[in-house]
Amino acid sequence: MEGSRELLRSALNGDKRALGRLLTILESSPKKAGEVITYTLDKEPDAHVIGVTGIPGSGKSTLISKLITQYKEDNHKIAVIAIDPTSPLSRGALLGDRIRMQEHATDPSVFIRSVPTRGVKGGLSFSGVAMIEVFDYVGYDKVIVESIGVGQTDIDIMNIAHTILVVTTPGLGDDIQALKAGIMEIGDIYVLNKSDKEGAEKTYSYLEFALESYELGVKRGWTPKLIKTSALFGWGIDQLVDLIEEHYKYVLESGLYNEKIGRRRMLMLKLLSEKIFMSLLEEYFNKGIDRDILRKYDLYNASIHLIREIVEKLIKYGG
Ligand SMILES: Nc1nc2c(ncn2[C@@H]2O[C@H](COP(=O)(O)OP(=O)(O)OP(=O)(O)O)[C@@H](O)[C@H]2O)c(=O)[nH]1
Ligand SMILES: [Mg+2]
Repeated sequence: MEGSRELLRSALNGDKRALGRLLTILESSPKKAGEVITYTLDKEPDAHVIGVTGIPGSGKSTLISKLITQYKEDNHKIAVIAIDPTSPLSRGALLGDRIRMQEHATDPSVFIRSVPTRGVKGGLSFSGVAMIEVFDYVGYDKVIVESIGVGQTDIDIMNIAHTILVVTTPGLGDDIQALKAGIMEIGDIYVLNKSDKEGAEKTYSYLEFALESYELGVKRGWTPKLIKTSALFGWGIDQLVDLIEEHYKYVLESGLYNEKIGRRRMLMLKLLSEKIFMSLLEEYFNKGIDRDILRKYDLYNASIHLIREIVEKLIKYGG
């Protein structure tokens, strides 16, 4: 079997199968994943990570497909990570994502991958974050992450994506809910998609008002923008790309770019150490050690005891 360094080299030369295998390594083996990432850390990151979030069915995948078309024309290499919330309800949606972006799947400059969150509460799992690192290393300069807008997932994306798109649709009710869910605070660009539908003007005014009156998400030097699109009819896509690029310019000039890279790497370290820790913990539980120590200690001290044992084991045998 090829080592991770060879796989990285092949992927750098445009070998999509090698890239696919690297991503599988990130998902399946913490130890090998650590090795892959160590190699990638040699290179200064230079990819633009774009987070696309918003209520289910708002047209995120359709919109991303249009963005891909546009970015391809401008000679970018685009990678898409679609986060699967692992609920039975979303299975259809995942299939939908594949179909909607399928037209680009065989393009040499486009790579699309779905990532199950697999029980990681809400947020991006380790493999998702590590994939961004690998895509960046092998030369994908636009990395788009699609996630449904719920809780923790958005917080993780906000911490590592350079530009965040929040996608909404006409219909006042939904938008009030989006506001409540905190989604309205994280966007750099708010996209009112499906503006071909009835009620678009009303929702646009409402969103405009909400953004102005609450000064939602105003960050140093950037005022969140609002744009109407129809991914279905291709309306507003050029303007959206312009806005994304305007924001990216701001990210680079303000020093936010490097801050986000720092956070991305911190998050990777945190998620991988959690993963390793949890697998050792499970090993202990499978041996029935939980019953043994709970007989000896109270719950708090039993936990301390368990942590100490795991740390000692890690020190003794290494990773
Ligand atoms: N009328 C209209 N329909 C759209 C538009 N964009 C997407 N749709 C439709 O909305 C449905 C959902 O689109 P998706 O792109 O799968 O939405 P999504 O946000 O990725 O959905 P999830 O991944 O399930 O959260 C599909 O039937 C699309 O054809 C639009 O601009 N106008
Ligand atoms: Mg989708």
